[in-house]
Amino acid sequence: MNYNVREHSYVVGGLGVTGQACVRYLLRHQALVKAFDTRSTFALPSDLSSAMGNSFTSAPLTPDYFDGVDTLVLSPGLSLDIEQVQLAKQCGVEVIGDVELFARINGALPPEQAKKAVGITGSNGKTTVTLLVTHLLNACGVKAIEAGNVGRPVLEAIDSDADVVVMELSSFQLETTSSLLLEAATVLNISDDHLDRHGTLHHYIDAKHRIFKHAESAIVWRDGEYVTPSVEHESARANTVEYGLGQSQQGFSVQNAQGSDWVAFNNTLLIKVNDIPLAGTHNVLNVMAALGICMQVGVKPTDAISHLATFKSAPHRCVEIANYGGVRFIDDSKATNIGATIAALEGLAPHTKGKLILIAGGDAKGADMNSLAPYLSQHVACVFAIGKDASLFKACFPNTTLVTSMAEAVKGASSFAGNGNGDVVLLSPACASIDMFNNYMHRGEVFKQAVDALFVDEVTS
Ligand code: UMA
Ligand code: ADP
Repeated sequence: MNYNVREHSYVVGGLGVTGQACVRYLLRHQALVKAFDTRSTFALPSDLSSAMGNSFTSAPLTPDYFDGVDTLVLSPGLSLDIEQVQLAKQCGVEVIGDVELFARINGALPPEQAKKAVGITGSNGKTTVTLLVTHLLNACGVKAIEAGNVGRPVLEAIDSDADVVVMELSSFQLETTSSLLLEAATVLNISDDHLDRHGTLHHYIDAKHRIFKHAESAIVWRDGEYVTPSVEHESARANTVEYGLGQSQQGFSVQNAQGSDWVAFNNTLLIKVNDIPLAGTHNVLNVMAALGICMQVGVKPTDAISHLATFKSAPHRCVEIANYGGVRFIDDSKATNIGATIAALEGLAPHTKGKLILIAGGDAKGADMNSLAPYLSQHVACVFAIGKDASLFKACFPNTTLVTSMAEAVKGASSFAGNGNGDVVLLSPACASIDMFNNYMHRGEVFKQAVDALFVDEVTS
């Protein structure tokens, strides 16, 4: 494909980390670029402020703003429905995202310089699988770098010395992507998420499935709903590697041998399930998906598996942060949707000797909380609910106490817990954090501070 950024005139819409990376890349490659941000209080970082001068605006766009422009590179946090995008479209401007820009630039590079890419999407497990694939590839001698929704904008990966870019792709990034070539792609799982932006589950699924459009192969969870490429995605469908927790002679499966459950590939035993260093059944699936992706860039499961033990999982994902008077406090702040909270409840309940007490709530993003109700009834003694949509928990699970802060939730949950009888206080909110916190990391830190504060008060009183 022929694509030269110097032959185009760009507007970058939104200057979060993605927009900034796009502007920096385009300026470095002498492209024509101007940018806007919809936040009137937004201030440019100093390097961009001097480089861009008055080609940046946070004021409303004038009707002639897009004159002479052919491409709008829109940030993932901005909806395609905003008036600035409507104006661009009326002016005949093509609207793409940074991942599509990556695809075009990378596709035009000589083969020896172009990166290989693999793509990971799904409602939950994207970051875990992305980091795991990157770790396993590097450990096996394939230079790989993680990028995309995981935090590093994809254009920052293009100039790296990596051979493979392991992309975590959100539905927001995929809805503006159309020509991305991938050696392997996976939709890990689908549960209600981001419905406030996509409107319906089907629109959300359609965005996710764009990952298969130009994928050479698909890594598919055998028992998952909405995770298989459709007939229109021929290559991905024809080259599918399946995985799942049941027995199967093909692909990845769990097999009982020598008195233990093993992860196996085509009948070759790889690792005992109990030796996987990541808690919860969902992580067995994540490991299989990661091994499947590595295989598509030439790394055998039998080689990759020996490096699983050295993988460090990311924080705020089902991590025990304190054990206070026999009560375990677990931070799963990254559970920003119902699917993740269900995985945490199902993964932890079998290992909880006492009561499981849940702290949840925040911004439900339009999800139907009733689908969580059976899991709450089955596994949870009580819920302390915070945030904008706290009342949704009360409506579907009567043993819910509404509280106004994380400190109050932690205090209530700790008082409810017994001493020394193996109770668990789990922060797994099933909601986004932005109504009360800067992000999920901040929410997890505030949880830890509240637990520590209680512990210190107890010790010193
Ligand atoms: N915003 C405006 N006006 C603007 C620009 C941004 O109001 O002009 C707001 C957005 O509505 C949003 C916030 O600012 O609330 C950030 O938006 P952004 O598009 O500037 O985001 P970036 O800083 O570029 O970060 C994005 C991803 N964020 C989103 O998609 C919201 C990051 O994923 C990602 O790590 C980064 O690109 C690099 O690829 C974060 C995320 O929350 C972790 N993703 C969602 C999720 O995982 O559920 C999809
Ligand atoms: P994502 O990047 O998709 O948000 P993460 O790996 O950051 O995924 O995990 C987010 C949340 O989802 C955490 O609470 C984690 O425990 C849970 N989780 C991880 N993998 C899965 C999975 N395969 N199925 C369901 N939940 C999962």
